[in-house]
Amino acid sequence: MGMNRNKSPDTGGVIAQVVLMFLFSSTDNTALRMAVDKILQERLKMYPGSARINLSSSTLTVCGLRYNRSTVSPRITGGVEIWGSGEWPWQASLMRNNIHRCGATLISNTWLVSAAHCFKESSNPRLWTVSFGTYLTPSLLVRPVKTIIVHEKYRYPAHEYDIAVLQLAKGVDFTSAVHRVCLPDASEMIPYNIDAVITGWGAMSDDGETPNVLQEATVKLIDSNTCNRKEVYNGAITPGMICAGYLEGGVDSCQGDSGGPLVTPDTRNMWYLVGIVSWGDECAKPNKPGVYTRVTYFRDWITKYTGL
Ligand code: 4AZ
Repeated sequence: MGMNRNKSPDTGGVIAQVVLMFLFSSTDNTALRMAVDKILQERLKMYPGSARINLSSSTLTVCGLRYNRSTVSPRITGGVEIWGSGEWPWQASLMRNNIHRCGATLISNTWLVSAAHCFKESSNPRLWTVSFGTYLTPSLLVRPVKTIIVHEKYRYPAHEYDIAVLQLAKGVDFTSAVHRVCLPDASEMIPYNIDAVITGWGAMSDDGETPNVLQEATVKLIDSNTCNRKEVYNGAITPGMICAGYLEGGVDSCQGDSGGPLVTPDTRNMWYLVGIVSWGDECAKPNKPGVYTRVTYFRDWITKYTGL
């Protein structure tokens, strides 16, 4: 169980919002939720005042938490990573004819966001499946796709409006290894120079090999004025894009990471989707950071098609 307290001063005393997280292996969330609610209500009766439980914000469906965060890197220590451990539980692989093509990010138990350019060859949902888990093979969970909605203004090979949402034919049950990321509000100002994390099964270098195990890298958010400098992208960065990486090069997303997440943690360590891997001039070159679809810019578009 994890706890996250958020206290704020109130004229009559203190408002304490306490988030309780319960992790169960059972899949019967409703029964568990009712049992937890009953016990908490009983206990709260012992306290005077106006303590109430708001179950609608039940943490069983909370976004952006990494329950299975390992403190060791299996690749560095030679340790063993547990199968499907779900370090980045919102990361999905988009497969066409069972071959990994792109990344995608889980934003509800049925909806994912990805990049429009992933579907430039085909947006026929019958050809696509979504897989979850740290490894491409064996995957933890695979779902057919019911609907693919590509931004109506996306026109290959232009990079603008590089966003798509897709709905699974059957929703997933959230577990510690598979659940949704948080989406920022449209009005959120994203600071630059802060650390963000990119994850994916994309190429390890330009034209390089595709790994079977999910990779992660820390990058810095780069402000658009810098990214639009002549020697960088020379004005190609529009308000719907955000750059991330290092001007000195070396760390970047690459082919096959497209559609996948660029995330940042908030002060409570809940992770928000800030960007979607979109484009760049090759990978990890100096002055050519990765360019991501800016999620806040498309937040209302996401709501329009998903209701989220
Ligand atoms: C691609 O081709 C691609 N370095 C994705 C990301 C980046 C470059 C290319 C960013 O899908």
